[in-house]
Amino acid sequence: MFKNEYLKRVYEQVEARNKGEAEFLQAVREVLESLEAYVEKHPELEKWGILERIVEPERFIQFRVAWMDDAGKVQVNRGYRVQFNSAIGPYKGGLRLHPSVNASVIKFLGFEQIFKNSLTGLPMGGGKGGSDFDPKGKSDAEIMRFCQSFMTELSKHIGQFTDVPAGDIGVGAREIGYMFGQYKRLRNEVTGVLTGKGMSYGGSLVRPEATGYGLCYFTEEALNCMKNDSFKGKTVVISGSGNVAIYATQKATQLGAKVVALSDSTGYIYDKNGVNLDVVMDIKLNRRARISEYVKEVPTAEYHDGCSGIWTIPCDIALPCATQNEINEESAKALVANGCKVVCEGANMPSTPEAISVYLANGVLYGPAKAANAGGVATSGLEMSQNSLRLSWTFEEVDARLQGIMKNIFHNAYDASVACGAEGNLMVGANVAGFIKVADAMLAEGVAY
Ligand code: NDP
Ligand code: 2IT
Repeated sequence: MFKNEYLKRVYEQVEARNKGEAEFLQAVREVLESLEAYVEKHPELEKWGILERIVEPERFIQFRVAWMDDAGKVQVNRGYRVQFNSAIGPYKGGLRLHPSVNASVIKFLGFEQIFKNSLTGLPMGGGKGGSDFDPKGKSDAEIMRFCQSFMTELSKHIGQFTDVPAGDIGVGAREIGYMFGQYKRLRNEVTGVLTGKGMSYGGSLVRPEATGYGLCYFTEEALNCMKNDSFKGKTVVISGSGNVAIYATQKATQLGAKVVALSDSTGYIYDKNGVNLDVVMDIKLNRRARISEYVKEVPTAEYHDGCSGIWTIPCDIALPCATQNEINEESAKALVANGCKVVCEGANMPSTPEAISVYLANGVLYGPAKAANAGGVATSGLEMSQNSLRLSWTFEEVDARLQGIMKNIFHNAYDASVACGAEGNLMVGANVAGFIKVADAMLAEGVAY
């Protein structure tokens, strides 16, 4: 419930304008609720209509993506790009290929991206895109034809100084490569229009690892500063087994933790000895197979069907790295009951509002997605910098910058939580700290009449 009348009015307008878009409304509500204390002290926000403007995308593009499958049949998918806010830099954000993609999902992701990108300290606005195309079971040639068709339309709306997409669920180096190739053919120019590129054509070292590594750097710093603790000796449960989950597993293990579970959309594995990441990488990155294959190679491990059971495994730290709303109230209660003290989010909006309430009521150290998973887009920002400089930094240099950025994000979120009278509530802190920079830029840039 909103106490502030301005916030209440803005939220009601968003509800009326975006009927039935549950994910988008969830993301907006959380940010607006976090802003209560700040908005009370800043009447200029209402005078200049900052909130009314920040909840409305600058541009929302929807387009047809027609492509031919291997059987010669024409398939039609729906493509999207939301260019949500460019106050502090060109639109920046990933592309998601998953059958669940719709306008609400794209808008929630684009809205979150505004504040996440602001938190990185780099000059990037918020955007997101994707399609309801399902990459599962498609041949490499089908993926290529889809990506080329998708880019044929998307290329009309993006550019290195306008909007720079990257990967997200279902989009990794392979898809970025096909899209980059098509953009170059269409425009006859070689620019850093996409990030997450391969190393041989303008990619950055550490970008593949960046979201998972960054999540662990953020978590380690939070543990250090808020609990005088660290990953060392901890039992960790990580959901998903894609880009973010794999590199979170790698870094958490390097930092001395034992990761005992991973999942995909079919089920989860529990390996009490600590998961063997080489086996997981072979299954997921080389074979693009199901996580259930793991138990064939590591017979001492268990496989269970279904996703939510993973949250009943006892752990000290949970890192959800699969998808939105994967932890509901019941799962959050199970985590707490089994001793989990830390939940930091690699996925975007993986916890329902009810789950977040459970964390906060039980003193769980909660690292919200837009702070904890910002390492991916931050390193994309570093890829853009290297492309502009026409240079490539070493692994050590990019990794050091990423660590610095993640530590800064934690401290900015923590300090903002204190300033708002909500010490240690990193959700409030991240929302406020991310918002202030964007709002200040919007105030400075004026309203077009
Ligand atoms: P990938 O496509 O590499 O992996 C996604 C993983 O999540 C897979 O294991 C997938 O299982 C699982 N998953 C996807 N959808 C669902 C679902 N509906 N239910 C259960 N499991 C699901 O994507 P990423 O690792 O890149 O992305 C994971 C999360 O991290 C997303 O929320 C994304 O937005 C977020 N993120 C990603 C960043 C990046 O740089 N890549 C940056 C910041 C956040 P399956 O294979 O069975 O579909
Ligand atoms: O959600 C995200 O931050 C991403 N998928 C990464 C976006 C990017 O531009 O690197």
